[in-house]
Amino acid sequence: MLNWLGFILILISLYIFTSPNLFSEKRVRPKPTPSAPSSVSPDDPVRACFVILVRNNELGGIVSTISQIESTFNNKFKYPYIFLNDEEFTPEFVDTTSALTTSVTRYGKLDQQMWGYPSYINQTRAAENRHELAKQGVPYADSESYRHMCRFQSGFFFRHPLLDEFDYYWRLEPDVDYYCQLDYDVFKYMRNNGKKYGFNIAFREFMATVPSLWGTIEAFKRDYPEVMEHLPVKEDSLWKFVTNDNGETYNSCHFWTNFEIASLAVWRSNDYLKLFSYLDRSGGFFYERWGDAPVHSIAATMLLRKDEFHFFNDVGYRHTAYQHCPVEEEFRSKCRCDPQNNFDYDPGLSCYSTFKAALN
Ligand SMILES: Nc1nc2c(ncn2[C@@H]2O[C@H](COP(=O)(O)OP(=O)(O)O)[C@@H](O)[C@H]2O)c(=O)[nH]1
Ligand SMILES: [Mg+2]
Repeated sequence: MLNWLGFILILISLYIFTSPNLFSEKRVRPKPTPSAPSSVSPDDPVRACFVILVRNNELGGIVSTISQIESTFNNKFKYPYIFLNDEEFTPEFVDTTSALTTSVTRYGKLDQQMWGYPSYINQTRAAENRHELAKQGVPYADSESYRHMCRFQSGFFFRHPLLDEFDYYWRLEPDVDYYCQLDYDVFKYMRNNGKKYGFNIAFREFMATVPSLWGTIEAFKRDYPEVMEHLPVKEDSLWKFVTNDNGETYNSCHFWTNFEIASLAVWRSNDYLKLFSYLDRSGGFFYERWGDAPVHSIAATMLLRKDEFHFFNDVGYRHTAYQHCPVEEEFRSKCRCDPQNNFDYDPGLSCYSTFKAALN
């Protein structure tokens, strides 16, 4: 009898000591999981890749880019290349690009959801607006495919199944130049230093392409207070990179996304997915011509702390007529660009100074 009583007492005390909520009305909120688990050591491999949206007819341009990426960086680090296209890649494209590297190369096609009109878009209105914008002489004003591209880069590339196994990416484009030898692993640098978004050129947007973007983001903030309440406060964010008047208007500054080294988790977060789907629903990718660059940049300033951005000064880079070439003496032996030709301080078009000021 005594033995039974003892056994029951032991059971009761076990229940009391292992049930944290027994005596408290409120459930204790679980602690957030830290973004970089402490079990990761600096030398552990990073799950990272190059991601390249490209057309079959840009083969020559992407051969040039990959050759430079291989010789300046990837022949040492062997990160895989993920090629994406709204059409099937031709055998010639696949054979030529895979022969440029000993790294893994994979090729994917986009589906209708990632590259196509959502059902709620009025395509007649979209076409009319394209013609109106074209009258203003804005680049790609009348291009339908450019709008699909910007929407894809804003909301879908990070959800493509070929990217599922990766945590970081470096976006590449055809016909760009990479000028400098990089002798360290940029992805390990990002992870080990808590960096989430790396850029190289900061530019001003044609405001005619994004007239309602800022207002739509403001509306999102009003409609989603539960998202806003856990984002970094203004003082910790890079807020001043995108507004000069305390949030009244967008100042047109954005990071060029044709070069991006970033964490995929930023875009896969529930916060960003809610924001993207809100923007997408408003129709601005089609009725206006919202670029993925202002969308990424404004979103990143909302979602990240300023210390999570990284300016890749050591990556000498050219896209179209604009280039970043590091000016410091130490880079002369590493880079084959002319530091006199450096876009950072172009008074009319560069937002690099705005970035520097926003950091303080
Ligand atoms: N597959 C595919 N890729 C595209 C299309 N339009 C643009 N791209 C790719 O998207 C990226 C950005 O396009 P680009 O024409 O360079 O635009 P820009 O950099 O804003 O002038 C490049 O990597 C292009 O190869 C398209 O219709 N199909
Ligand atoms: Mg381009």
